[in-house]
Parts: sequence; structure tokens; C-alpha cells
Amino acid sequence: MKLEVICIMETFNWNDPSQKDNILTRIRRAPFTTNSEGIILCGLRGAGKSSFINSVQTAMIGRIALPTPQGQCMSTTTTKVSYIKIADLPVTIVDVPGFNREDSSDDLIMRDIMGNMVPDGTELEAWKSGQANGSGDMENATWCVVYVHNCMDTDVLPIEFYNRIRDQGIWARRLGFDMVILLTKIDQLGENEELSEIYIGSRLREVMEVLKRKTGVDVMNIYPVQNYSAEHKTIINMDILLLNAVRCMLDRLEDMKKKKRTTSYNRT
Ligand SMILES: Nc1nc2c(ncn2[C@@H]2O[C@H](COP(=O)(O)OP(=O)(O)OP(=O)(O)O)[C@@H](O)[C@H]2O)c(=O)[nH]1
Ligand SMILES: [Mg+2]
Repeated sequence: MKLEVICIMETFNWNDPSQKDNILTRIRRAPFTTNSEGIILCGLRGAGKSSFINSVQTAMIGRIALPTPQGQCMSTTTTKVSYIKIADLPVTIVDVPGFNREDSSDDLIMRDIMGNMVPDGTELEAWKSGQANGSGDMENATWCVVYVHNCMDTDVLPIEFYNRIRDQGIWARRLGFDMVILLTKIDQLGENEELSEIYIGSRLREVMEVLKRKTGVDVMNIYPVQNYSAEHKTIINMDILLLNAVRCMLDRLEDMKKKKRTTSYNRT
């Protein structure tokens, strides 16, 4: 298989705190507000959505963050939709309960979130049974829709599941939003290998190529990370990849906002 990914992988100054600081500065300076721009995380149960939110918080504050309210119970399974604001991050992150592998009806909640029809704290089961009503606090917001994918799942998921993800992307695009992929658990691609080596290694590139083929998302919009899970202190290279993923999502939001402005200008 021809690997096209190598030329698009970003180059970082690994282990360099100023690399992390530069990305952080760009994130803090992004011209957004938590009322009008957001990142929605969706994907299978256990893919690493809530962990990503905790990990971004850890990378931004510089110490291991307490779990989000969803992670404080015995089970890590997220049951409700949470709109989370992290200090210094100028956008809201939405944690969505994981999709059931066999039942695509969970996916539909994404459309309601983008339509501002899901209040904070809505239980997935209540929404499914039609008992949840009300609205969110993000009228006319611009959304970056993030499909969160465990890199170890790539070859084991059936094509029907990838078709569901394609549908999410089509829906998001219809509403004027982009879908990107957050690729989690990349530490599991290399035993005892340093994260920077895994990042440039051929196994990660192969996963990205396969994912591109199956979902239609360009490799430029696939962001590999390792979330904090069992670490007791922060690790600079993990922070670099986590914060860079956030920066890329903010770049997509900026592109979408520019497009929105051009479209409304052309209409007038
Ligand atoms: N090794 C490793 N483990 C991870 C990583 N990301 C998440 N995990 C672990 O995977 C498990 C599931 O993570 P969660 O963040 O709860 O997954 P989720 O997508 O929020 O799951 P739901 O809320 O059920 O949809 C937890 O035990 C995490 O510690 C990662 O990058 N590397
Ligand atoms: Mg969760």
C-alpha cells in the first residue's frame, strides 16, 4: 500500500516546553466565545471522549486534572450530554454518551445538539424516549464535529459502522460544519515505544490511511493523540499532541466561520 500520510504529518520540537507554549498561546488567542463556537465529541462507547476532555484540561492547566463530572462515578460510561468549559479554552466542548455498536439510533442525538435542542445534562435514555425537552444555550453556534476513534478498533469495526460515521459527516456538512477525526490510544500501537516514535511510525500511518478510506475524512483532518489514563504527572509530548489536536479543531472552526461570512456576504 502506498503511504501518502508521511508528508502531511506535522513536525514538532518534541520534549520542548516552548513548543507546547506556542500551541497554547494560539489556542488562548483564538477569536471565539464559549457561547458561539463548540466542539462536539461523538463515537463508540469507550473510545476516549471523556478522557480527551480531561486530558486537554490537564495539558492546559499543567497538572493532572480531576475527571469531568461524568467520570467521577464507578463506571466511566457517560450517560448524559455535558457542555464543558475549560479555563482559557475559548470554545465549549460537548461530551456525548458513546454510540452503541449495534444500534444507530444513538447517532441522531448529534443532529439535535447541532440544532441547539439538547439542554446541558440531558440523559441519552430520556432523549431517546422523548422525555427530554428544552433547548441548549448555543443558538446559531458553529460546530466542529469530532468523531473519536480508538486506533485499535480500525480493522475490527464492520463497514456498516463506518457508513454511520459517513452519515454523521454528511449531516454536519449540510449544516455547514466540518467533521474531523480524533484518533485515540495511539500508545497501544507501540509497546514501550516513545510517543514521538509512534507518531512518525508506519503503524500509525497505516491506520490513518485505512480510516481515510473507510470514512472519507482526509488524513489532514485526522489527529492522533494519547489521552491521560494512568499517568501521575504530565508528559510534554502527550501535551503537544493533545493541544495540537485542539488547535487544528479551532483552525477548522475559523475556516467555517469565514465560509459563513462569505456566504452571507454573497447573499446580500
Ligand atoms: N492507554 C490509553 N487508554 C485510554 C486512552 N484514552 C482513553 N483510555 C481509556 O479508555 C477507557 C474509556 O475511556 P473514556 O474516556 O471513558 O471513553 P468514552 O469515549 O468517554 O466512553 P463513553 O462515555 O462510554 O462513551 C478508560 O479506561 C480510559 O482510561 C488513551 O489514549 N490511551
Ligand atoms: Mg465518556
